[in-house]
Amino acid sequence: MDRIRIENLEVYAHHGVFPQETQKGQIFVINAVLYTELRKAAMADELALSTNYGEVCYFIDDYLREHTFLLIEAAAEHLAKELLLHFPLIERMELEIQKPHAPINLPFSSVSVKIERGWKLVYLGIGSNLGDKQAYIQKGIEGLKENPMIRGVKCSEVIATPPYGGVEQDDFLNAAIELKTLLTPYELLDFLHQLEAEAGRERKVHWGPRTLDLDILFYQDFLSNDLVLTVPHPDMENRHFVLAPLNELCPWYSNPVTGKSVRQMYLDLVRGGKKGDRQEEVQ
Ligand code: A4P
Ligand code: MG
Repeated sequence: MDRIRIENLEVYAHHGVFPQETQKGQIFVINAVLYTELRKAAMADELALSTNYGEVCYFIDDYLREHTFLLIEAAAEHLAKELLLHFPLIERMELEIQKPHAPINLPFSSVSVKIERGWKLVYLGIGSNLGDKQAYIQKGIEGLKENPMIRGVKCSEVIATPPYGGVEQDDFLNAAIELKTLLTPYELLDFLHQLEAEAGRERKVHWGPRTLDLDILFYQDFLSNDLVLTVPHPDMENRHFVLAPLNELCPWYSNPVTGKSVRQMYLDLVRGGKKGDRQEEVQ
C-alpha cells in the first residue's frame, strides 16, 4: 500500500517514570509511516483527497505535549489510536517514539518503542431466536455502529433459518456483518459479550435459545484456537445460516486456515459436498 513517511519530528514533552522527567521535560523524536491509498489524490492533484502530513505533525506535537504518560509504550499506543480515529484515510501505521535523553548513565544514542496499529477487517455472524428477534438484531447492529473503535459496518440480508445443532427450539433470524475495528480480537469478543448482555441474553443451554448471539467468523488473518476464542469459526463450513449471508458480503474472502473461499464453502455445503446438515432457508 502507498505510504506517507514522517521522519525525526522533535517534540518537547513530559513523559517518563522519574519526577524530573515529568517536571522538566525532554525532547522526543517521532517517526511514522502512514499506510493510505494515494492514487486518487495524485490523479486529481487534490490535497483534500489525501492526508495532510502537516496536520498530522501538528496533531502529534499537540497530543504529546498535552498528555503525560509514564511509559513511551503508553504514549505510542494512545497516539496511534487517536491518529487512526482522527485521520480516516490512514488504514494502518508504524509509529516510533525515541527518547534520546532517557535518564541512563551510560553512553547511548537513543532508546525507542515502535508499534504497528491499524483497522482490521472482521466478519461476524449475528443471530436471534427469542423474543423480538428482528429488534434484537437491529439493536446489536446499532451497538456496533455506536462504538468509535468500529467503523464501516455493513450487514447482509437477514434470513430466517431452522435451528442447527440438535436442540429443539424456535427458528432463528441470522445475518452476517462486515466491519473494520481498532479493537484486538479479545477486546472485540468482550464487546460482543457486552452487547449480548445488554440484549438480556442468558446462557442456560449450550447452542440453546438466545436473544442475541454474536460470533467472530474471521478477524483479518488472525488465527486462534484457545479456550476463549477460536477464529476462524471452526464449524462455519457446516452452517448454511453462516455461509449464505457471508456469501452475500464477501464471496471471494478466503478462510486463512483452509484457503477455501466463502463462495466455495457455500457451494460445497449447498451441493451436499460437506458432511453437515443441509439447511434450507425458512420463508
Ligand atoms: N468463543 C470461541 N470462539 C468464538 C468466536 N469465534 N466468536 C467462545 C464468539 N465466541 C467464541 O459461546 C461460548 C463461548 O465461545 C464464548 O464465551 C466465547 O468465549 P456462547 O455464545 O456463550 O455460547 P453458544 O453460542 O451457545 O455456543 P457457541 O459454540 O458459540 O455456539 P454458536 O457457534 O454460536 O452456535 N442455528 C441457527 N439456525 N442459527 C444460529 O444462529 N446458533 C447456534 C449457536 C446453534 N444453532 C443455530 C444458531
Ligand atoms: Mg456464540
